[in-house]
Amino acid sequence: MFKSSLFRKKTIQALTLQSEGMDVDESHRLKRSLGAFNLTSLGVGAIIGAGIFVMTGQAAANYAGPAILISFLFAGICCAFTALCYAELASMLPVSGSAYSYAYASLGEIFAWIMGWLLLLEYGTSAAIVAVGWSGYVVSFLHDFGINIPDYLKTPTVDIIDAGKVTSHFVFGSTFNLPAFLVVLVCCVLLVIGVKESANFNNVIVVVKLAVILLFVIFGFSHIDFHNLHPFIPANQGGDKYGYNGILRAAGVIFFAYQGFEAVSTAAQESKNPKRDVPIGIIGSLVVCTIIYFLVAFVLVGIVPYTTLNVPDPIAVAADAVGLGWLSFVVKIGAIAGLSSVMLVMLYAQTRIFYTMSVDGLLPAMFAKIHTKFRTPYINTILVCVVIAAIAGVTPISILGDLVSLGTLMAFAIICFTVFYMRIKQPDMPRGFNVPLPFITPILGILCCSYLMYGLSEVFVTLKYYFIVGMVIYFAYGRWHSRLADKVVVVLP
Ligand code: ALA
Repeated sequence: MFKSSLFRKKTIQALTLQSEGMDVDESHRLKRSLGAFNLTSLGVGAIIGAGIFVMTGQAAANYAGPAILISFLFAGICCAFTALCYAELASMLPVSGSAYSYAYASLGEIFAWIMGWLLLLEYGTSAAIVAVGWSGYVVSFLHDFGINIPDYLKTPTVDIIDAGKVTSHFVFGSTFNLPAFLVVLVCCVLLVIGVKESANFNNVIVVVKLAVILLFVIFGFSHIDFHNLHPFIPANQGGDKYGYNGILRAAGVIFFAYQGFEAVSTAAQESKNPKRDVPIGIIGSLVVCTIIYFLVAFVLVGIVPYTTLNVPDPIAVAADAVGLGWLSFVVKIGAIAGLSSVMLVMLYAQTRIFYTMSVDGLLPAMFAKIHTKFRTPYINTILVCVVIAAIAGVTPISILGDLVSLGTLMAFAIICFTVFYMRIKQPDMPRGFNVPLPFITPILGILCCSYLMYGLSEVFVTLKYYFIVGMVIYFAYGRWHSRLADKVVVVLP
């Protein structure tokens, strides 16, 4: 009985009620205001951020060289398999909570909890990382105007990495990253005010960052020197420094750049026509971003030697290096805007996952409490944002980056497995979107994710401790308060 209660599942009927907001009273119901355009924009807003603006240059300089293009391609293919799987699940189960809800309906409660716990890394922790990247660009931008933020009010945005080793000396508590802390609190206010207002704000920012990136590609293109692309795969210098090992390691690092397309699925309950629009949003945003990334990476390693890109603002530095000072300035503005929208979407997604987990009883009820005027989960939003702001205040990017990528890859592999499993268990269930080659695509997704995880294997130990903390919380709280708990006889182990 104990074992069966771990795998208790939500019924499709319950999920459908939940997707219509019928399982909660008016005061807990979310507002449906998002269409296909807003959802695609939400995805692009979540995807293009610190990955391309901060990590690409460092991954090229430290790991892959010009072959960063292969890393982008590999990570992009891996995400494409997963995006197709997400789209199928989102079209079957259009509820808030994304991968967490899919796991609950298919694999059972314990997997749902694990997924929710991994998503906390993917969204919440990512938001902190992006806030730190944002702060770095803001500090650099202000510096251009002669305004210097004192050292004790900023954290190193990106640690200095040499030969794959972090060489900067960062001590927790020695500095407080005030800009990163404050920007998360501003996002908090926007999210509490309401999703519609936030979505409009997001659309404007997405346009700004796309325009800036296109300017970089167009003006940078004529400065490409093909000597910079040779050797395309630099010889391995030991460990992950260049060669094929370096390409794999870089793919794991820049995988962070692709994260975000799945955030679209967390908005299903606030979208007008989720079965149609959520798959469009997921696949559309990934396609747009993959094309953009490839172009940006090509121009970046084409206009300057890759060895010069180990800096916090590689795109701005590269533009400067070829005499495009004005473009460098514009890139900083685009990065600041772009990273803002990523933070907003990541925080939004995190609060909606907690909302759903709370409605299910796996988290305390206050996480599902909706504001009477704004109709948003305000207590949840405030709590999440304050914690994330604090993490952003004291943590540099490199400490959490690999952990986030590893946790996300694990979540992606579970998603692919879920599609495969559902095709066997529920072959006739209506699907608004069908994954092509339904028994091959998910397997390819699992294999790709596993291979990228292998490239990040040194972070497994940290993930193990994170996982243990999650299990303790589930067995101490969630398991006993689950809304499904009264439907089974729970026997103490
Ligand atoms: N893809 C997002 C970024 O690059 C998380 O910032």
